[in-house]
Amino acid sequence: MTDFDWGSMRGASVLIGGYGVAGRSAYRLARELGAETVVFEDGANRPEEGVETISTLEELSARLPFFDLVVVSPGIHPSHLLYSRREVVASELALARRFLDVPIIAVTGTNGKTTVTTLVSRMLGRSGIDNLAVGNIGEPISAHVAAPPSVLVVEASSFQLAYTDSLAPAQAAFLNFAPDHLDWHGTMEAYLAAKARIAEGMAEGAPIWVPAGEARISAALSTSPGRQRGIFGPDAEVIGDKVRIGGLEVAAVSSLRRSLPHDLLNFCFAGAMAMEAGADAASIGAVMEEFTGLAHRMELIGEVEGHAVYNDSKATTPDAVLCDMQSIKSAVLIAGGRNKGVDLGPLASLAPRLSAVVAMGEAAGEVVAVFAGTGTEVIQAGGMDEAVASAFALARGGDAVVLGPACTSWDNYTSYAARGEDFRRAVREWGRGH
Ligand code: UMA
Repeated sequence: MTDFDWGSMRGASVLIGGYGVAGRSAYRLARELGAETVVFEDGANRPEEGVETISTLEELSARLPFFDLVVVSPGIHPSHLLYSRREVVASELALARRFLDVPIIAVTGTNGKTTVTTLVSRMLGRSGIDNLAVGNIGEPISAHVAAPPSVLVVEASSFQLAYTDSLAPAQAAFLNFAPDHLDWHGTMEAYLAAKARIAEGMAEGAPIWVPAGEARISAALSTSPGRQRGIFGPDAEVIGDKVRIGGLEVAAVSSLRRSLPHDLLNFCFAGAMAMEAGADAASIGAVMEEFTGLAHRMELIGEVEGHAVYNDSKATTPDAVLCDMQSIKSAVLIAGGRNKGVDLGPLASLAPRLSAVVAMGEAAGEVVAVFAGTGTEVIQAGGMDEAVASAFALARGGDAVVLGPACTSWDNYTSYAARGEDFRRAVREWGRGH
C-alpha cells in the first residue's frame, strides 16, 4: 500500500523511475499536476535537456529518502533500489487512476489481454461510445488524464497491478492464468495476487468476468466486492453455431474468420463487457465477424515456397505457443529468446506435429533440451536470418513455418514487435534469394 496522500500532489517531490513509454508519460502528468518531478534513468532512454535526471545508483541511493512518491515503470525489476521505500511506491497506472473520473474497463490475464482490450474498444467505438484502449497495449493511460474519452479500456499487466492500490474499475476481466513472468514475481502465488488486484475497490456487485470453472482465479478474486460472472455462461456463450451475448444472438460461428476455442472465449469476454458498457448487439457481432487477429499474434505473413509463415512473436510463454498452435497440423517451430523463469517443458507436447525445431537466443540450450529425445529434430541458430534459413531448409511439404518463441525478446530486441518485424524482414529476404 502506498501511504502517499494523492490530494497533496501539488508541490510534492516525485521521482519517476524509468523513462520509457510509461515513465515519459508519467513525468508529464506529474508535472502538469504541479509536482516537483525528477527522473531516474540509467538505461538507454536518457531524458531530454531540461529534465532533472538521476543517472547513477549512487545518486539514487543518496536522494531516494527525500521523495514523497516514487512512480515505477512496469519493466523495472522489483529487486531494484527504486522499490526499497515500498510505502511511497506506485505504478504509472496508480498515478493516472487517482486523477481520472471516467469509467474504466480493465482487462488482465496471462494471454489474450491485448486482443480482448482491442475488441472491447472496437465494439464500443462501433456503437458510438467514445473510448480509448490504453495501458500495456502500448498507449500509456497517464497520457489521457487531462482530456479523457467517455470510457477507458485498460489492458492491465501484472507489473502495473502489483503496485496499484484500488484500481476500482467499473468492470474487470481476468481472462486466464498460466505460468509467466516468474523472473519478475518470483512465485506463481505472487503473480496471481498481483493480477487479482485488478478487482480492488470495485463497487458492490460490479461485474468481474472470469473463465467459468477456474477455481484458482475465482478464489484469488473472492475478497473483491464485485460479482464474478463466468464466461462461457448465461451472459456470453456459444450454442451450436450461435454466439450469444446477453441472451441475444450476435454472430454465427461459421461467419467468423477466427473461431478456435480461445478466439471464441476472447469474443465472449469482449462481447459481455462491451454490452454491459452499452454497446449494441449488431456492433458487437460485426466486430467479431471482421476480426482477423492482431499483428505478431499468429499473424499469417505470407506463403513462401508452399509454406504458410506465421509470426507469433507475442507468444512469450509455452502456454501461449501451445494455445496458438492448435490450428497447425504440421510445422517447423522457431523458439527461444529470454526465458521468464518458466518451465519450457510443456512445449514437448507439440513434438508429434513438428518436423523440426530451430532454437535461438539465450534460451536456445533449454529449447534443445526440451525436444531432445522426442524424435523431433532440433537445431540451434545464431540469429534471426540463420533461424529462418534453417527453418525453410528443414520444412517438408505442407509444413508451416512458425516463429513461436515461448520467451521474451529482451535478449536481442527491445520488444516482441521488433522481433516480429525482424522475422518478417528475414522471411522476405530469404524469399527473395530463393
Ligand atoms: N531502466 C533503467 N534502469 C534499470 C531498468 C530499467 O533506467 O535498471 C529504464 C529503461 O531503460 C526504460 C525504463 O526504465 O527506459 C523501463 O521501461 P519499461 O520496460 O517499463 O517499458 P516502457 O517503455 O515504459 O513500456 C511499458 C510496458 N513495458 C513493460 O511492461 C515491460 C509496455 O508493455 C507498455 O506498452 C507501455 O509501458 C505503455 O503502458 C510492453 C510489455 O512487454 C508491451 N509488457 C509486458 C507483456 O506484455 O508481457 C508486461
